[in-house]
This record gives sequence, C-alpha cells and structure tokens, in this order.
Amino acid sequence: MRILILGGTSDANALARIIATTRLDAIYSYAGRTQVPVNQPLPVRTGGFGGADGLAHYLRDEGITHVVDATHPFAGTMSRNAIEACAATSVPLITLVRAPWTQGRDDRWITVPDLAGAVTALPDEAACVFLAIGRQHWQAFTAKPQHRYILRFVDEPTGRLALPRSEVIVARGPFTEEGDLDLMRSRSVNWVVTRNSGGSGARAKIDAARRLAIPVIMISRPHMPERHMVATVDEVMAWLSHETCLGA
Ligand code: 3Y8
Ligand code: NAP
Repeated sequence: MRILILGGTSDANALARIIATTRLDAIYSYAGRTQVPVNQPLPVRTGGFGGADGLAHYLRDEGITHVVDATHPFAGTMSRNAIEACAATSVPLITLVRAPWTQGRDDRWITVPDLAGAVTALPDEAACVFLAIGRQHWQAFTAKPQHRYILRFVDEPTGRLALPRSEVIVARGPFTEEGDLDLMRSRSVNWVVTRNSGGSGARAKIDAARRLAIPVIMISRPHMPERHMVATVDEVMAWLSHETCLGA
C-alpha cells in the first residue's frame, strides 16, 4: 500500500501525525501556496500535478495505491481532479471533509452562494469589513471601495492592494476567539466575510462576531460530485486498515 495525502489543512496534519506512527508508506502533498508550510512527519511533495491527467500520471508513476483527499472544502478543483484521476486509474479515493459550521441562535449570518454574492451582500454605506478569506480572492471586493477592509494573509502581501482603505494582518491560524475579538474590537469591525470552512482553525472569527453581535456574510461551499466522504481521521484510518486487510 502506498498512500497519497492531498493536504494543506489541520485535518490533513492530524492524519499525517497518526500515519507517521504506523508502518504505512505515505506521502503528503502541498500545493505550494505558502512560503513556509508546516513541517510534516511524512515525506512531502509540493506543487500542482498538472491537472487531472497529471495527477493520474503521478499515481501510476509513483505506484500510489490509495488517495486521501484531505484538502480544504473550498479546494474544489483539486478535489474534482482527484475524483477524475482516481476513476481513470482505479485507485481507491477517500475524502476527509469536516462538517460545515451551522448557524446558532445568536448568530447573525447572511448566507451567500459564492464570492460575488458576498460582495453584493455588503451594505452600500461605508463599513469596516473583516475580509477573512485570504490572499487569492480579495480582488472581487474592489467593487465596493467605500469600505475599510481588514484582511488576513498567511504571507506578506507583494505590493499595495487595490483597496484604497485596507490593512493586511499577516498571520497563520489556527486562530483563537480572544485573539479575533481583540482584532475586531481594536479596529471597530462591523462586518465579517468568511467561507464556511468548518473545523476549529478558522471559526474564531464567527464566535467573536456572535459575541459582538456583528453580521457575518457566510460563503457556502462549492457543490461537489458524489464521492466516499468521512468526517474524522479515525474513519480514514479504519478505511486504510480495511483496505490493508483486503491486501491492497
Ligand atoms: C498552504 C499550510 C495547521 C493548518 C492550518 C484549516 C485551518 C489555519 C483557517 C482567517 C481564515 C483561509 C486560508 C485558512 C485557514 C488553517 C490551516 C487554514 C483561512 C495553510 C497552509 C496553506 C494554506 C493555503 C491558504 C490559502 C487561503 C487559505 C488562509 C501551511 C496555512 C483564508 C481559508 O496566500 C495564499 O495563497 C493562501 C491561500 C488557500 C485561501 C485563499 O484563497 O487565500 N489557506 N493555508 C497549503 C498548500 O500549499 O497546499 O502553510 O502550513 C493551512 C491552514 N489554513 O493546523 O497548521 O485547516 O482550515 N487558510 C478560509 O478558511 O477561507 C484563514 O484568516 O480567519
Ligand atoms: P484548488 O483551487 O482546489 O486547486 C488549484 C490547483 O492547485 C489544483 O488543480 C492543483 O494543481 C493545485 N493543488 C491544490 N491543492 C493541492 C495539493 N494539496 N497538492 C498539490 N497540488 C494542489 O486549491 P486551493 O483552494 O488553492 O488550495 C490550495 C491548498 O491550500 C490545498 O492544499 C488546500 O487544502 C489548502 N487550503 C485551501 C483553503 C481554501 O480556502 N481554498 C483553505 C485552507 C487550506 P494542478 O491542477 O496543477 O494539479
């Protein structure tokens, strides 16, 4: 058995730590989005595969017998490529997806289907918006330059952002509720924009928003094709153990 873990999340990291305590042969894959990703207790490969075809070639060339897609719920392209490549090569695939956050009684959420919906949902009158969606997609918000934006990136931005009133905070999660409360209070944030990432590493801002009674624009996850999905690392380990018994 040789396992490819498509990683880049706290769940993938937890899985890697457990697999590293076994005799399983596994390799951890990063896209290479960040400058200094967290070290892994497994061999690591970094960078794209070259689409679904490239991934299929990688699976064959590297003798991968099982794929665990533990990427982020919004890493839709990677997950769709994994489905296609595993089907093309008959390599078994399991996907580790944490449950989405659900709105609580005191949450003031405005749920939108995508990034464009999030821009539309922002008010016209000037506000202070905590735009906690990272570095890849903030440009959509140049459509509403009247707001003051507080952004959070993993790495230093290269050059000034085309958002006239913006501040970039450089920090990598997991984040804490107290930390995000301080951030939002100190900047008088009165709107939050987030993806429905699920998990514990990114939920601090929605708990802080609840305590501050601030509206949260919640971007829903992309729809994904049917696949074998589990929500916990233990279920992935049980699947791998079952597959091992089958002599895979
Ligand atoms: C490169 C690996 C761990 C895992 C850390 C999780 C938790 C903290 C919360 C906010 C939201 C955001 C962002 C976020 C979180 C965890 C987890 C998670 C959100 C690292 C990592 C990689 C990435 C890529 C990065 C994206 C960006 C998204 C920042 C490592 C730290 C906003 C997602 O600069 C860039 O290009 C960054 C790109 C994809 C989304 C975007 O569009 O900008 N994650 N994040 C992975 C790779 O190369 O394959 O550097 O160690 C992993 C983590 N990010 O325990 O150490 O598991 O979700 N990541 C979002 O939720 O919207 C931050 O600020 O509140
Ligand atoms: P994406 O848009 O779904 O993928 C775009 C391309 O990036 C893929 O087609 C693939 O390139 C490459 N890629 C993505 N993840 C990869 C991986 N783990 N290993 C090797 N190549 C990968 O991906 P994304 O949303 O930018 O996410 C990139 C990474 O950041 C993933 O590891 C993901 O788990 C992590 N992450 C993302 C988010 C988020 O909000 N999207 C949040 C936290 C962590 P090729 O087509 O060339 O193979």
